[in-house]
Amino acid sequence: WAQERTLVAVKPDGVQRRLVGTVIQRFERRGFKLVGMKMLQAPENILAEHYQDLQRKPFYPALISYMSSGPVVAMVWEGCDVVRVSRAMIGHTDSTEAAPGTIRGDFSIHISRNIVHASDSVEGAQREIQLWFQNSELVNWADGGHYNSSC
Ligand code: YYY
Ligand code: MG
Repeated sequence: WAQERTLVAVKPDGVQRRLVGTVIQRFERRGFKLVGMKMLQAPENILAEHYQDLQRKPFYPALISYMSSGPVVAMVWEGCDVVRVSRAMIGHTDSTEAAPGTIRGDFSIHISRNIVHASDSVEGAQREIQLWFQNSELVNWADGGHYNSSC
């Protein structure tokens, strides 16, 4: 496995339900490294680019309005195979299909209020990180020998 980075975002429902800490805690406990984080009201142009592949879907307008309904917390997490593992941690898109133990499976029952985003491929992650973050907002920090983050 390779060291990777992925974009995770707590969506407006996750922020309003005070689940930001829960999401962070799950990624920290799993062993991933937080290298970028900010809260923002997502601009429409970022959301449009973020969800460009879904523009023709019937749920697209509702998706954009949901994602604009309050602030999000965008994060970049780093670690071994983090793209695939974080998808497993968030669970199925449709929360009613998401396994217990996943974030969606533990905290959501609605596909359109599913708390959290995570990139679905290494290429998608690179694109999304560049879209949401400036390079200067990402922090390279060393583990100092107390934690083994090698693959
Ligand atoms: O990557 P993921 O969030 O699991 O699903 P996507 O297929 O990328 O869809 C993005 C977003 O759109 C999803 O998290 C909820 C919403 N959505 C919806 O409201 N209704 C659907 N039938 C499919 C997706
Ligand atoms: Mg997706």
